[in-house]
Amino acid sequence: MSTADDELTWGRSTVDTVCPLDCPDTCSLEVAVERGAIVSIGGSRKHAVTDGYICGKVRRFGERVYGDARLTHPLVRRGRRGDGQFARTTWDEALATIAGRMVEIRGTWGAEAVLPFSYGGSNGLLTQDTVDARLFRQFGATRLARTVCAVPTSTANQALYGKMPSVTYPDYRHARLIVVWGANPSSSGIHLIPHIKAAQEAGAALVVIDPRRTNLARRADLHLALKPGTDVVVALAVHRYLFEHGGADEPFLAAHAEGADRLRERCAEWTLDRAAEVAGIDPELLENFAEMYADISPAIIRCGWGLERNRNGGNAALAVLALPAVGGKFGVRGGGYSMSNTAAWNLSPESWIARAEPDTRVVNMNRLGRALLEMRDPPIRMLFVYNCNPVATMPNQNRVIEGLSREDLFTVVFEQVMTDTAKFADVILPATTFLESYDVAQSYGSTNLQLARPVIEPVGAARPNVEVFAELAERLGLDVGAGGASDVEALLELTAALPEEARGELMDAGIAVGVAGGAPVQFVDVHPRTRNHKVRLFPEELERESPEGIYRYRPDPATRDHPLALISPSTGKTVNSTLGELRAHVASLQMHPDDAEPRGLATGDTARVFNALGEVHCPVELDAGIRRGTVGLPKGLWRMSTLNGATANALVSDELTDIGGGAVFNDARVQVARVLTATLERDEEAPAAADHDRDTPVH
Ligand SMILES: Nc1nc2c(c(=O)[nH]1)N[C@H]1C(S)=C(S)[C@@H](COP(=O)(O)OP(=O)(O)OC[C@H]3O[C@@H](n4cnc5c(=O)[nH]c(N)nc54)[C@H](O)[C@@H]3O)O[C@H]1N2
Ligand SMILES: Nc1nc2c(c(=O)[nH]1)N[C@H]1C(S)=C(S)[C@@H](COP(=O)(O)OP(=O)(O)OC[C@H]3O[C@@H](n4cnc5c(=O)[nH]c(N)nc54)[C@H](O)[C@@H]3O)O[C@H]1N2
Ligand code: SF4
Ligand SMILES: [Mo]
Repeated sequence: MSTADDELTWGRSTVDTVCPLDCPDTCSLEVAVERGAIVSIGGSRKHAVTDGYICGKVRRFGERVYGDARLTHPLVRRGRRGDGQFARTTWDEALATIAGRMVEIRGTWGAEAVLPFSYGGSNGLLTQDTVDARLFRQFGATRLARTVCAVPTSTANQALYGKMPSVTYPDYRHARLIVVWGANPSSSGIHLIPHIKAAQEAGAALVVIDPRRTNLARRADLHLALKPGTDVVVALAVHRYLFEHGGADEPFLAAHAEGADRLRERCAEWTLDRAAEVAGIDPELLENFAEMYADISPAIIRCGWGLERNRNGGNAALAVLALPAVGGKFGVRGGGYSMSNTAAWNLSPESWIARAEPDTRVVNMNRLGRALLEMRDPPIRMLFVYNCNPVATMPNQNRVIEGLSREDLFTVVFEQVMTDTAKFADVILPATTFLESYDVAQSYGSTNLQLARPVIEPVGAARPNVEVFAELAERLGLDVGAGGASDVEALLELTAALPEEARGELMDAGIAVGVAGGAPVQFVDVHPRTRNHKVRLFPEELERESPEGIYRYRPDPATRDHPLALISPSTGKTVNSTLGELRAHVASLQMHPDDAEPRGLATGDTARVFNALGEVHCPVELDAGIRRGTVGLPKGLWRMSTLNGATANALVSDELTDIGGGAVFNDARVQVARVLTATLERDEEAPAAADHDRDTPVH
């Protein structure tokens, strides 16, 4: 792999690149490099949305690149599984060992005894579904359903609209009504905030639908602090209101939609009063919202991912995303909806994987623990983890850990840092970061593609995914083509599969902005990509998949023993669990004072948060900004960030969402009790309350 030339490596220079991390903003970056080392990371103006500033997480990314947790050499296990005792080895030996075990396992148990386990990693297009997919497909490994995120929302978006590209940040300024539904851009996509503020300054109304009073909720005209998991009934009540009070755009529905009558039937039972009761909100506020949505245009709904992570998540996404069609909100700038824009370029990894998918069994990644502990014929004998930190991020943490602790499981972890998962590995392989190799970042908040360039040489012996999978494939005698020779080869192969104009812009300017100058107006510049280009308001295939049928509500699973709903939203400290190594301080449980009082809890007290699956010990932080009956723990914590080494996922079951087999991270039910302990070490500069909400952008 080559990086910049000598001058660039040794003088002080600024390199243009992109942040490909799993964040909708996909910032264009300027990275200052001196004597071959990163000096600073900041935002550039190449991508208009970035506007010269980035989040605090990536400004600190150099601390990860050069930090103590960084993996610089291949390692083999020395101590007991999970102890984190390793000895250094060479790439040659590490890959020979892995290839040897794969062949042996295939011989004894069959190739399906190998389970590759990956999610987005740095989220670039090169680091997954390229050479890795070619290798594991040809080997005949068990396949993985990558369901941990966005499957319910994207299934709904696909069914209704064929994933039509959606509204991008700059067009929020044109809205008169903005509905932020189950999203918290103050931490999860900070570049949307200035556009919302500008719209508000120009007179737009803001509605936030979230069990917590987020920063945006504080600025909102209306905040519906609903119970987690009740979005579907709130949205259905608004549909009913639209149909009953002349707010439904009948000519639009007649011309551009099908299934409106079926949706109308299904929402009929959801009067405002009934929905408000189920959602635990004031019926008058719900009525206000329905009136606003009926009356104000252009109206935009920012649909987030917080609402999909519960038993009703797929139906919630369907009901919410159907609103702009029923309300007739399309066809104007600043109207419609925003959901993931990953489909904007219509790229299919299949075109560059170019190897048929075998018909092997499929494991739903949300059930990793079950797969490791219960799967037979054959059992999983090798787990190959890359681009993912399942101990921190997958449901039912205790089962995942139990599975990884199996003596007869051989685990490979290909990682940048010594994660909680890497500690369970038999062999660890060191990976480059996005600052050390080429990649292509595809934005899901905007429509652009950007080129990630190596800014520094790989740290230690770290190597990019494509090279490592290609070398492993060679040892296994599998043909993965030329694309694995280096990240440059892989880049050329991938870009060759891109539409011609994208390839040109990407290679010349480092950015291809995408459809309609990156600001598509729905039903003007872009249209549903369904079979007949109509909105499918009653997708029959989902009606069959969803247990009670679509647009139905599955009731609250709270019990007397576990009455509180636990949610675990993103924070400004980590991206998923990435960068979690830099937040050693103990995280806290966010709890309403009215829930804390009867339990004898005050801020700073240690609590035991528990249910039948596990328990988490951590301090509590009283906060009237979370609704009564709901408690919150940060998403993406590492085990060291609580007092007992368990995180929110120890309390999250591996039950699946109604549609798409998604995870139910925001649907745990728990009890909380006071624990008497010694004083805790707290992070001085980062008060716990700030954990739960806001990032710190620099302008
Ligand atoms: N800083 C940072 N940025 C990130 C990430 C990160 O971890 N950190 N993760 C990235 C990824 S992978 C994703 S998928 C996105 C996610 O980004 P978002 O869509 O913003 O998702 P979350 O932060 O999980 O939750 C958003 C909000 O949903 C609320 N919520 C929880 N349950 C419910 C519910 O049942 N109904 C409703 N209406 N609201 C609910 C939470 O209180 C929270 O405020 O962010 C991306 N950006
Ligand atoms: N409790 C709770 N848990 C959640 C969620 C929640 O809301 N609540 N949200 C879920 C969501 S939205 C998501 S998307 C998942 C994400 O879960 P994960 O996919 O586990 O995401 P990360 O924690 O970011 O882990 C990615 C890992 O890949 C590594 N990596 C990055 N780039 C590369 C590379 O080029 N090569 C290799 N080999 N490794 C690389 C990083 O170092 C990092 O450790 O988490 C889910 N977990
Ligand atoms: S805001 Fe998002 S895209 Fe921008 S630098 Fe931070 S993590 Fe990366
Ligand atoms: Mo995600």
